[in-house]
Amino acid sequence: MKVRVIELPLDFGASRRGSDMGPSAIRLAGLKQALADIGHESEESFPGIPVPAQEYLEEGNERYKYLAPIAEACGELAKRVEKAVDDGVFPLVLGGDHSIAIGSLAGLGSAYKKRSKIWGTLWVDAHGDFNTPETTPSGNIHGMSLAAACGYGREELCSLHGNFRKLDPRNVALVGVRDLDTFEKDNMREAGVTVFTMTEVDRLGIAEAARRIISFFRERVDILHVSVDMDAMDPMIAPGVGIPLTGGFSYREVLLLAEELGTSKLLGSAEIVEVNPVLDVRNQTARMAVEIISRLLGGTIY
Ligand code: DIR
Ligand code: MN
Ligand code: MN
Ligand code: MN
Repeated sequence: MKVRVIELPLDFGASRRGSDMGPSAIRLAGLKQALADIGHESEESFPGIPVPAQEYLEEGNERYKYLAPIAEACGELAKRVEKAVDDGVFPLVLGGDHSIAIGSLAGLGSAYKKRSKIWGTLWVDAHGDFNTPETTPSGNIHGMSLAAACGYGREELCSLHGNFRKLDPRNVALVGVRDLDTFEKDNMREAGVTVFTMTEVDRLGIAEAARRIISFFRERVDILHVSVDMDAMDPMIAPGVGIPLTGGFSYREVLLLAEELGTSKLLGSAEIVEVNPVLDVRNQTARMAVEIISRLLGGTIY
């Protein structure tokens, strides 16, 4: 299978700067070779998507900071993700902060709508990213991206790349979750997304949680997208993220989940975000990202 790597080095959807260097760090950690090792040719989406430097931008409204430049970059990402599906290659999106998912999900929503395919998303994250401008405690759009794809939030984001709801929240599951804002929870309940909290993972064990996640999607969708926020991992194994939060996935847990997804034959696309080299230790988090990508794309130990 051919993998097309689509990078969006944008970091102003979050408050901690530096995730714009994520794609470069992931390449340096050996992404191309890791894909080749498991039999996948890869290509880059060239030229890169232009992103202005945050220092030269206006923050704009404090309830949805940098909305206009985020929408613009995400619009271009949506086109490229849709084109990758049209070209029959596997879209692998590298962020950037998690606001870029608005573009990925819009592109996938459009691509699958015209094929009448039912698709879902697994959101691997410590957070819900289900705030709206009304509920956000920060004004940071990376905390609103999943909501926007499901049709909740600013028009500019919900209607990006086509005026329709990109993703049906009933076909969304989140895993790794351990920090939700009070009103964000109400949004999630209203939308009807399915949540596997970290507590649930503790109760079930990761093997059973992964089985349940995969059957959830098998029963509902033709094709699955996975969006991985590196802060789902424990800071012990992924310190280079904007908001390190204790109690995340261990090294073995995240690789088991990724491997089960990779061998499920459900995955049609993937996205890795929030690798922040400024906060990282010797590129450890980017190397972790490469290991996860390799498993998601079918890599196994033996
Ligand atoms: C918080 C932090 N829920 C917010 N969110 C995220 O600002 O909306 N951190 N997504 O990665
Ligand atoms: Mn996130
Ligand atoms: Mn985030
Ligand atoms: Mn997060």
